[in-house]
Amino acid sequence: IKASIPEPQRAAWEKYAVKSFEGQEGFEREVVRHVETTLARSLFNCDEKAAYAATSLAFRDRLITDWNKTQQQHTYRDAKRVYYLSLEFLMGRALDNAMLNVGLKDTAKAGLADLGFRIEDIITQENDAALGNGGLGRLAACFLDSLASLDYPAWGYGLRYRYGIFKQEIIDGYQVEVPDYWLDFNPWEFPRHDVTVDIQFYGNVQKSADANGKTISVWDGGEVVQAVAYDVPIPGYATPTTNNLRLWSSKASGGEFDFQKFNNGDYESSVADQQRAETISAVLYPNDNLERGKELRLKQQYFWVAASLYDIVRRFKKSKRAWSEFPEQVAIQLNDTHPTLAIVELQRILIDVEGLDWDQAWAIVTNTFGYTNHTVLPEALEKWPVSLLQNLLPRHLQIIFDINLFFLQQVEKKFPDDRDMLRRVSIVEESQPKMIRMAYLAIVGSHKVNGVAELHSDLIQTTIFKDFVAIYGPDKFTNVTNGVTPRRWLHQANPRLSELIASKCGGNEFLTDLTNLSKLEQFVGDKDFRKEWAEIKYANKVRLAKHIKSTLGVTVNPAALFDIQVKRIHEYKRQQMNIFGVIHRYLTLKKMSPEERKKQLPRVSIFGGKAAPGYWMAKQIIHLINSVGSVVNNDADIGDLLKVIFLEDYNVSKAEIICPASDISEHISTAGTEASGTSNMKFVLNGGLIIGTCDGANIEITREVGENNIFLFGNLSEDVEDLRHAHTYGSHTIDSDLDAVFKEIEKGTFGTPHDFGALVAAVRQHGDYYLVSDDFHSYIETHRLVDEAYRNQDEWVSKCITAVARMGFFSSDRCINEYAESIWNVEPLPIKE
Ligand code: GPQ
Repeated sequence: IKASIPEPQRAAWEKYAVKSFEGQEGFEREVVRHVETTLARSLFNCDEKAAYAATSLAFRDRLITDWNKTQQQHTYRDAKRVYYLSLEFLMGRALDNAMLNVGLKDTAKAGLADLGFRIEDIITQENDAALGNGGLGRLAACFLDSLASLDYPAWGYGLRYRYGIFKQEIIDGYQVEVPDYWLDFNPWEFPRHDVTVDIQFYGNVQKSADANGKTISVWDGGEVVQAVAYDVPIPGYATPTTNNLRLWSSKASGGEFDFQKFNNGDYESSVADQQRAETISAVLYPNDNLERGKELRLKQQYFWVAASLYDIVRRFKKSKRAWSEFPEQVAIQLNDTHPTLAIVELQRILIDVEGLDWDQAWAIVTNTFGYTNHTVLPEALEKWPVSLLQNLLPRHLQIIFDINLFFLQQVEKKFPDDRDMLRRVSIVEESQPKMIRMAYLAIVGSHKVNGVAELHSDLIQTTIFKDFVAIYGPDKFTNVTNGVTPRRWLHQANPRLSELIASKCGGNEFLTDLTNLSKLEQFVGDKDFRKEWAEIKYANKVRLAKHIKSTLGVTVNPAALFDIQVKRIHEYKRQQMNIFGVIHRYLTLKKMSPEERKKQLPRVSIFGGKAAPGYWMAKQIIHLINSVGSVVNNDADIGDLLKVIFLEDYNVSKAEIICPASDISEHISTAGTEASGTSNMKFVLNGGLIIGTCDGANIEITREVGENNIFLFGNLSEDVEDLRHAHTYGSHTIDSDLDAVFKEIEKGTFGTPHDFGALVAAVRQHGDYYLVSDDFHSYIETHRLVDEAYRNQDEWVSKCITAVARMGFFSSDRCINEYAESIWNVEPLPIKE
């Protein structure tokens, strides 16, 4: 690396090389320097925002040093890299994470105190980087943390949205969306105005001949938009490895054409071009588990994929290796089907630009890509109209047709005379209008396809991708159960529990090897330990109670059982069943005599989550929760026995306060619909138990923690189809407790009954697709068991400790190691000092 600096200058560069600050004194000096110079403020008007800015800049400088070293060594040592392509990275805040990962949080705390600030007040100044919707985006963020912490050479590629997921306000019980302009001050990104890629859209394809007379396709005309790279350093925990997240931003490519317009006095149209180009990366689509087929979304996908591939190919070409070595140097993982066009784009680059034959190129492509599926819900499976692709990406559509042709020929050989098979698996759906099935394209263009929990991976192989298992054999399909990073979701979110665990498990090793948690199990019988454990849970509940008081003005009793369901609002996740259950509890309490009531266990039912702006039913659910809350919370008969809370604007930084504060959390999707879930893991890791269905990763959590330490209920996924069929074609009887809930809603107890008519009708009249009625009785019964178990606090705390001790499997480190071994074939590359 040093050899890249010419001999005469090398000594000077080495002499003046930047040294990272050390110790509290060094940190304070850097903070003051940034306040006085970078921020041009005096110490007399340094408010918390400025202190946050200066602290971040001090840590950023530190990260850059490690980041440069990491990137130089990765380039020099020329190892295989992983590229994680994701339209969403739900990163949350960076400062706290950076301080913990470089091991200097205590130093910063002392330094800030010396300068007159409390570290908590500084950390909370930061806007969340909320470039994602929910689990899929957060998974990508946990993966980046693990990749860096495990020293894998890896890059993330995404879009730099100007607006992340909207901020949610609740006004009169309804969700209102407010734009999230998060970039007013973002010290964590580095604009690389020198790293740009021109991206082409529209235009035409011409056949012509190359110098050797070979026919080639030339895609020209149309419009060009420029992609500009913004880099975000991703520090690993307790390692110098600092990987890169590259986010692309769109702008008009200021070619001659624009200048001409400008000079001709056509100023307005030149500005309009500018704005149209910038629109591409302007806003994150706010849908979770739903695809709506908008042209701008397709433009986002191609823009991001084409820029990323250009970058990846450019980097590969610097090594001067043969093309056949590409898959030995490059592994690209597709986070759902959103980046599937990358398969087509790489094939296009190899055949149209680099002049490889089809077969040689296709072997490279398929050995490079892996595809992760995150849902079986039909409404979430991406399909693009052929006409849209024809217009926007004419050359890509031709290549897709060719991929499909060769694929179907292969299928025909294996299944002669099975025309129905060809129709079923064709990448081109022969519908009106014709559609491209992106999941099928992703399967055909990848060497491995994985689901995200065992049940989900089984389901994709036996239902939506069954034919592909018959065609390719079972080895192409695999499972990698999701995980979460214990750094953010235990150490950062729950510092006291983390410290207690460290004191029992021989230090912080559990943060890099989570299976060390198993050492906790020997302390389950230790009374003092249980007491300390319970005190920490109580303190975390107090912290959440304070948040509830300050944001909603409602007082909740931290000694009550905290029952939490926070996640995107979706019918399949069944927040409606939860609120129906709360109403049932309310009615039961109302019927009791005051003496009887005194014997009941107080409960706080806490909800949180965003509804997609266009998802009307989800918005009805939010409205019902809030309406029930305003009745129950003001009912003098009930007092502390039941409170219903809807937390506004659930996001990553709020999850860090919420997850440590649950006694029980709800993961109650209709069996077979939740691919994995990841908050289930976060809640158990923080010493809360779960009430859940046999769905997603709940099943593996049960296997690990033991059936006695989880509350499972409800129908199994193998029975869902028959139950649905019975609703439509047989007689559908509604559970009597649920019926009483509906009657209460219809009486107007929670406001105009008409407002909630659709929620009731979905169960009573419209087939109850999500099986709320079928599962309601066992749901209520299981909640009764939860109450009963909670009364015996000694046993409850023992269950919680046992569960945490057995959660080692659910680290995203384990998950990333599985991807590295079974899909990417990459090795860690620790940075040398
Ligand atoms: N997931 Cl398809 C999302 O968050 N958004 C999506 O659009 C799709 C999936 C989730 C899925 O619902 C969860 O069960 C998973 O745990 C999560 O992806 C990560 O795999």
